[in-house]
Amino acid sequence: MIKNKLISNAKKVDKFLKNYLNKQEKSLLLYPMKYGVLSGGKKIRTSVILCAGKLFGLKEKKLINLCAAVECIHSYSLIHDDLPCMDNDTIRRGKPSAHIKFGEASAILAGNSLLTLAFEIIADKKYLIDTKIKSEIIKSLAFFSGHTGIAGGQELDLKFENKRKNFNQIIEMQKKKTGKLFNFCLYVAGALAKKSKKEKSSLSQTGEEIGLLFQLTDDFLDLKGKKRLVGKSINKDNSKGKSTLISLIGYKKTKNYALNLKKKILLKLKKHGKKAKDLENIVEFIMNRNF
Ligand code: GRG
Repeated sequence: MIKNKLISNAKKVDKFLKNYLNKQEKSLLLYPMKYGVLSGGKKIRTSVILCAGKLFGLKEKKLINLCAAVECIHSYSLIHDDLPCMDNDTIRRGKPSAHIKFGEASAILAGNSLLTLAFEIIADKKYLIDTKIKSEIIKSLAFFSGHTGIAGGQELDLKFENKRKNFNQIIEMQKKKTGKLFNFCLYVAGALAKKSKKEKSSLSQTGEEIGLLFQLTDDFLDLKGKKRLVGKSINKDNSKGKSTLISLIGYKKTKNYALNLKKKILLKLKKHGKKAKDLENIVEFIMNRNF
């Protein structure tokens, strides 16, 4: 059931992105950009935003630009993550990585262009939301994407290779690398719903924990997943000497940590009652996913 929902949400954001990209001024980079953002992927961050919107009765029309922007940033991060100077991966979403298909320079530039497109999509004058909220959202998305967010987390991930890092250092790196974009997905619903600073900060925290859970299950899939299902190379963390919770405390203890984290997240969502049902289902999906 949840898989069908994910697929239908992915179709919605893909349709928006296809339309948006087709209306852009023509350029050589449009093709690798489309390849990066439209060629599959679960688009789980889109579903998280749409379900977070349900907590406050927000309409999809008010959320779809944000979903598209987040998917652009996520796809840029994957394109760059696959580069030889980063994680050096040749397969992504079951297809050749962008730099294999288009060359390194085009992949870097297409990634850069997706990052900037994200902000263009939110700033678009046709996206009718309160101007003050729009600038708050743009600022927070920039904060979560740059050196204080996913790019900073990626730097730590690379610097931590083949080093013995402690529990808190690993959690901090994973929360930045993967958690910050999920943080935004919940925070943004609170911002659009004009919630208090305290409520937005609580949403941020829950979002970041969902992101951490997502990263932990990504690490489980690297160890025990099937390449055919995950669509990318597996067993890489160990061979690259990545600092993960699994490398520090082992698979079983990490699984227990993830289970407790999931319980903690679900408990927090409880206060939203029935409105949180879809988001709770996503959290369960994240915990048990095989792709
Ligand atoms: C600034 C040069 C430069 C590079 C930045 C930001 C960055 C590179 C990398 C981000 C780090 C990263 C790739 C984290 C991993 C997050 C993760 C678990 C990705 C897989 O996400 P899924 O499973 O992918 O949602 P699909 O294919 O479903 O979209």
